Formats: sequence, structure tokens, C-alpha cells
Amino acid sequence: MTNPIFYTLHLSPPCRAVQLTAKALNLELDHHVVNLLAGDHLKPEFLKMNPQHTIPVLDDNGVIISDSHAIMIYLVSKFGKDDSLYPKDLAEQAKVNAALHFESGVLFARARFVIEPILAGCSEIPPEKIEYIQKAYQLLEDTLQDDYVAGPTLTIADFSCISIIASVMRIIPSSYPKIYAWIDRLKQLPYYEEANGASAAEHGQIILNILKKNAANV
Ligand SMILES: N[C@@H](CCC(=O)N[C@@H](CS)C(=O)NCC(=O)O)C(=O)O
Repeated sequence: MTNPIFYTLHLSPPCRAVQLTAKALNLELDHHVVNLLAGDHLKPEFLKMNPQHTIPVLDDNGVIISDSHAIMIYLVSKFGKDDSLYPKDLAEQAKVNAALHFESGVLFARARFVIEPILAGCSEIPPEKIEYIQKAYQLLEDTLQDDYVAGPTLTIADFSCISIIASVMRIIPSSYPKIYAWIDRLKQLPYYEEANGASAAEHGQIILNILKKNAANV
């Protein structure tokens, strides 16, 4: 058995969520970089693995899994020494699942509405999109009743939510005290900066630079 192969790009938030999970599990993954800008994800061999042409994708000795949430659940269930990051208890697990869906359906989806038009040449972020993101921040703020998004302990839902929040907060900053306290808590993880912090900052800055360039070309 060889290490699972991880098709990834450090700038991609869902890839970073998986990377945080692997680090938390102390698990070695063989990284294969998929350069989205060069169209690697549209090549036939990649499409065979994931017809939806998204990263991350995991190939664990022939078991192919796409979608970061599915990958994180798989990794913790297969390689976790305990179930703390994805509890087996159904009530606790349901909370984690709800937060994972919140990331996928609200945080990531709304960030996409902002980031994709900028990549396509848009020169300013329309106010209604800023408001839409800020409403999502407020929902996260309201969700943070405990130290972590799904309760009092760290789970994969935190990895998922922080991966996109750390990128987008640079593009549309806002002051939400619980979100900032939660970010500071996650920054204490010894692997945080390497697995998410530095790349999220780079991602946010790249988007801001493109936005500036687009505005200069108007
Ligand atoms: N819900 C998916 C989202 C994956 C996703 O949209 N990844 C982006 C990069 S951040 C991608 O691969 N985009 C290329 C494309 O959609 O063609 C997940 O969590 O894995």
C-alpha cells in the first residue's frame, strides 16, 4: 500500500481544508499539483477521475474521492487514531455535517460569486455581493456559540470553514469578534500556517491584485 495521492493546489481553499486534516492526522499524502490556470483539471486523465473537474481529488490506492468534505470524512474515518475530528456519535456528527454543508452551500458558494467574476476581468465588487458575503459572515458569527464551529472541540468543519474564510476575509474584511477569536484559536495549531495561513494570505492577495489590475485597465 502506498500513500494516498492528493491532487491539489495550495491556493485552493478546499485543498487546504484537506491539507489541514492530513496534518492533524499526521498523515503523509503524495501531492500532485493540478495547475488550474494551465488547464490541468480539464485534461482527459483528470476528467476520468473527476468529471466535475474540481480539486481536491484523493486517490487512495484506487479509491477515488472528489469533494473536500467527502475526502476529510474518509481520511479521519480511515486513518484517525480517534474520532474527535469527525465524531461517530450521531448527534455530534450531525452538527459537523451541518457545518460542512454550511461551508459548501453558503461560505464557499458565496465566495465563488465574488472571486470568479474578478478572475474573469471584473473591475469592482458590486455592493450587493459584498453584502451577500457579509450576511454569510454574520451567519458564521451567530453559529460560533462555542469555541469551534460544530461545538466545543476542533473538527473537520473548522478546517473546511477556515480554508475559505481566511482567503475571503482578505478580500472583504469585516469585524466579527467571534470569527476573529476563532481564527486566532486555529492559528495556535502548530501546522496551521503551513497548511492554510500562508497560502490563504497569498490567495487573497492574488485576487486583490487582479482586481486592482482590472480596475486600472477600465
Ligand atoms: N465543493 C468542492 C469545491 C471544489 C472546487 O470548486 N474547487 C475549485 C478550486 S477552489 C476547482 O477545482 N475549480 C475548477 C473548476 O470548477 O473547473 C469541494 O469542497 O471540494
